[in-house]
Amino acid sequence: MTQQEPTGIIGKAKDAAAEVVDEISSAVSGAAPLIPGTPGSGTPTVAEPTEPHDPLPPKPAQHGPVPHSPTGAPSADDELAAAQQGAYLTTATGVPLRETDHSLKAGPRGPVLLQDHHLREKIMHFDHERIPERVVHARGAAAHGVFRSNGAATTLTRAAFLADGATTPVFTRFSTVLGSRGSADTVRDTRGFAVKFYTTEGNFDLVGNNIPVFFIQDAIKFPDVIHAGKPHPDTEIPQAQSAHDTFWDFVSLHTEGQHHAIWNMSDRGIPRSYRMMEGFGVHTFRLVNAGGETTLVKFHWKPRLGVHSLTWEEAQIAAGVDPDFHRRDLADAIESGAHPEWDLGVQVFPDTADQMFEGIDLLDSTKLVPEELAPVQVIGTMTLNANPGNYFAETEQVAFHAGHFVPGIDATDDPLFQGRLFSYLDTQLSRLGGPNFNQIPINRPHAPVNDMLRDGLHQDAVHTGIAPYKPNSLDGGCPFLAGEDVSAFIDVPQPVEASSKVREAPASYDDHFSQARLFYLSLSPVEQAHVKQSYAFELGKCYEQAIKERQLVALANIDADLCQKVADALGLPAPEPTIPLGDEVPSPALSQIGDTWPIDGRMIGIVVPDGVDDLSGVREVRDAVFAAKMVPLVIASHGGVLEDGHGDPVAVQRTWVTVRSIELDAVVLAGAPIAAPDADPSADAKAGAPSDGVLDPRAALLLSEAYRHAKAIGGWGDTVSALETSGLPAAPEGVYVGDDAGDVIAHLVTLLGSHRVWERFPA
Ligand code: HDE
Repeated sequence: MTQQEPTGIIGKAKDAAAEVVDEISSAVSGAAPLIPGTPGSGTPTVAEPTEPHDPLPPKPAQHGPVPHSPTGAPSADDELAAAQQGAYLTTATGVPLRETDHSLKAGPRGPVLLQDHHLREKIMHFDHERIPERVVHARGAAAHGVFRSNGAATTLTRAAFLADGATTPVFTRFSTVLGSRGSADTVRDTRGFAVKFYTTEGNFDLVGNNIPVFFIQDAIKFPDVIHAGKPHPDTEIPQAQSAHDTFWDFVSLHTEGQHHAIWNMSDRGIPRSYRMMEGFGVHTFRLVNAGGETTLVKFHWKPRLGVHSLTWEEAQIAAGVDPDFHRRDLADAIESGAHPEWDLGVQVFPDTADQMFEGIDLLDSTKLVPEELAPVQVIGTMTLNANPGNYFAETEQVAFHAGHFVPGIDATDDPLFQGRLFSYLDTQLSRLGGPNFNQIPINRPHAPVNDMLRDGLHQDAVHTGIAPYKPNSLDGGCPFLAGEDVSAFIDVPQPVEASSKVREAPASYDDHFSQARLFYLSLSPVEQAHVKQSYAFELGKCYEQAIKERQLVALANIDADLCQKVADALGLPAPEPTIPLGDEVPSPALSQIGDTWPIDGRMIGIVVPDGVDDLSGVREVRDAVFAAKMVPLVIASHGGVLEDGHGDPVAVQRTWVTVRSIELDAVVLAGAPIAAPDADPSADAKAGAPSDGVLDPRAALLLSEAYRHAKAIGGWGDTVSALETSGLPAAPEGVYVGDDAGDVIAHLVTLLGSHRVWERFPA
């Protein structure tokens, strides 16, 4: 192609791209739902495409940052204005290129010429593709969405986005804390839950976690606790986990960390999905209403799907089999239309001089307030409805800051929070290369920006005027300070204790164990058993006896039975507590089982044996799964499609080589699959011993794992023999075999509502 041709061809290409979009949109909105996970918005051809056309658009479930100028003006640009343009490959300055596979050389065998500006530019840019990953929360996944306020907070705060009926775009990033960017999703860790609200009064960032308390009471210890949790500095082992000596050394010496640690050791440390996590602002915030009255609050995100976790074995298998388990779950759920939702709520406390509530210090971030004492009042709902169009531009470059407040929300004196107010600005300087990170598209406010900040690396704004100082007369006095008529940010004139400068904590920070005990006593027996197993695993991975012994003393201060069981597992004597154990009143709200929840986006494996001559039951189950807003994955001995000559071909999503139980929430069998030709350890190691031909050993593995992990199992036809051969007990709990596919799926839907078949865990 020559440079003279583009106009006509690009015109044609635009039509072609539009056709692709139309095709996909109708596929998504039409009758046949899609299995999520399609890599791009077009269907590739086997032959390399050669007809030039414009870049394909994003997938229907994706969008990028809503276009705004660097100074917050709504942009007339379409979202794709920031994406690639035109049909032809160009340099970074838009010069079309004919070649990109060969360096410019003196003859075909070289040498390469210094003159090759395209080579130099291409390699230079590639060499700089990475930016420093976040020092904590490096591994994350994000989504766009909307927050709808129900107005319940209008008496508490004048924040415009919490006015009745206000809707606000949001970008939410979930993360693990300890692991590097490439680490596995399902490690035992705290999860970040950070929400950027693009409000009409500027950005508000609620940068929280999935655990309501924190490890430390004062920000000055943050480098220490993170150094202890990160891999050992000599070997950089272990990655993304707390099961090692330095971590337990720290929390057994800084016992204020025990409360957070026991949450990590509970099922909360291994969520089933980001969609099924609670979120907490952790600190106490101060709200200010239109009349200037203040209230103290703690923020809570309540997932509509309930709080649900993996089992430890599932989490470990997933870390190897699918390290992207959580980010895939989030992206797939959104792509398949199961948009996750959370209610935002507040616990409300009077803003008293002592900032205490029922004896709990509201400025101590290692303490929670039981919901039974201060119920969570719902003030709005967040729906995540679109995936990012580009991971780096959005999820990696989003910059949260605990100090991004809007009028009506202010900080408290919590020393942990006060340190965060410094940290989040500092970190962006090294991560995003300068002070203008708020001008990166995903960070741009959706409100006018009229600051006097100037210049700096990566300045995208083209400021006008000559007097970026106040007061001035040369720019006509602009910008002006906001008067009474404009809702400006007002720092609450909170009185401070007149005292001396000290490096010490108040006496109310001394209690390190009562709430760890409260949490443990609030759990169901199954959840308590998991906590014991987690400590046994984590401390069992420590090398030093002294650290295990020291941590056992901390456990003795939480609960005698917990301490005894962990001590038994470690082969150590259980120590006596060093403090009297309190009579804590359990808080049922802290347990995550015992209710039923919606099942949107859950994954259902449908096993289809070779030679099934009537696939109508399979089609019925698949359609019922789609109709229940879940995702069916058909599992067979080979890829491609299954046909019975009666209806539409059934596409296969997994084979015995690619499937593993951990990606499924329930398994349905259309009979007992006999061993496939590759059911041999030389072809697929997880086949175990060579098969006797009766049941494919990978099916037996699938069923035994699904059973062990308390998942719903169902089937028809010859399913009973498959269950027997897999070693499942007779009349097992949560297993339903019927004659009719419809009946089977109805039973499974009911079982899935409780998340797991809890009866299978010995109490
Ligand atoms: Fe953070 N934290 N943090 N943190 N934090 C960061 O900021 C820090 C704390 C939290 O998805 C960093 O941009 C200090 C509590 C989340 O991008 C850094 C202290 C809570 C995220 C930082 C804390 C959090 C971060 C690293 C002790 C829950 C990820 C990269 C005072 C309420 C946000 C970055 C995202 C990220 C510092 C404590 C949550 C280094 C000094 C408590 C969810 O600035």
